[in-house]
Amino acid sequence: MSFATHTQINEAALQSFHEHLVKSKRMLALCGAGLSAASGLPTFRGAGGLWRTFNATELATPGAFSRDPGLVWQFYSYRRHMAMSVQPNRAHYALAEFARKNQHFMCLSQNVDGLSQRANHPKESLKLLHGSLAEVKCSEFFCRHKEQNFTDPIIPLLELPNIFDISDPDVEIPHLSFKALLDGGLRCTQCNKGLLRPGVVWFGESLPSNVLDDVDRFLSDPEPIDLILVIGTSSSVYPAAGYVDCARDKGARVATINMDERDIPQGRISSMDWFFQGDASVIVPELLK
Ligand code: BV8
Ligand code: ZN
Repeated sequence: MSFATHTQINEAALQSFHEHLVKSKRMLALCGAGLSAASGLPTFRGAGGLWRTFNATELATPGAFSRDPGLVWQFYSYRRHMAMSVQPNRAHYALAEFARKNQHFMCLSQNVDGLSQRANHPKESLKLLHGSLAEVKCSEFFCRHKEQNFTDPIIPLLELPNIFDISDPDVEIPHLSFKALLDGGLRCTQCNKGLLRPGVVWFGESLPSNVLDDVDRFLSDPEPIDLILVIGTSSSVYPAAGYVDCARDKGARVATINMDERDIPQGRISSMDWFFQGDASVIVPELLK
């Protein structure tokens, strides 16, 4: 496996990567929070992955929402605000440009921040495995209502003075009841009953079936897959992380771009792989140019 650090991308690794890239036809990318780090968004598990005293994975569950929808909505209001306050970086634009030039390229994003969409990544190439912060949907099982919502905060009740002050773990977190949220503007307008929730996939929830079908169709094409780029992800969440080995099984060589050399996708590492260490916003544009 060839290594490269972000201060200087190893010329030999870059050259062997570009020699393969130019011959590649069917390609995948699996993107994680590290892709958006340079835009200023905290990663899911990094230091910024905490919100006050909570670990993001504790709040990103249906159980947390049914126990305390007000707390979960404050967490997501903070993340919606952060995502809407930053800009896509050079890696988002490079992937979008690459998708426009390569018809058989599919970008699997675990990110819910909307930055790839704002970089005009072609819709047909971008698969949102975990949904989007900009989407809200009804939490009533029988009601399938969902909508795009970019209002920040989504309702006045979430206009809280220190909701973004995540540095002070002792800051008081107001209790917002289910009824207060409903009456405060989060009642589903379709069924007039359900409480709107963030349109993201929580732990324990299945990924969107239409997205899974699109990815499975790409993977089950008899043609081999030539390359998968694994960009800024700890490869710790499934089934998303499992797509790396699926691609390998279809003949793909793996190029990992990560700040941390410990976060190379587990599974069968091959000498034919590349590892480019450093900031995705620096490395990805170099790789795809
Ligand atoms: C499901 C939305 C089943 C919410 C997220 C095996 C198979 C199937 C399931 C499981 C399984 N094993 C375990 C499970 C359960 C679970 C799971 O994977 N748990 C983990 C914790 C072990 N999976 C699920 O629950 C999934 N559902 O399988 O359902 C099912 C089937 C049928 C019916 C019912 C149920 C659902 C998982 C989706 C969870 N939702 N997000 C929200 O965001 O609030 S996942 C969340 O983690 C984010 O989307 C995030 O993108 C994702 C992955 O994290 P990363 O993106 O990798 O971020 P992280 O911080 O971890 O890493 C950042 C990386 O970037 C690091 O490596 C860092 O070094 C690097 N980096 C930092 N800066 C830079 C950089 N790299 C480059 N440049 C930089 N500048
Ligand atoms: Zn509804």
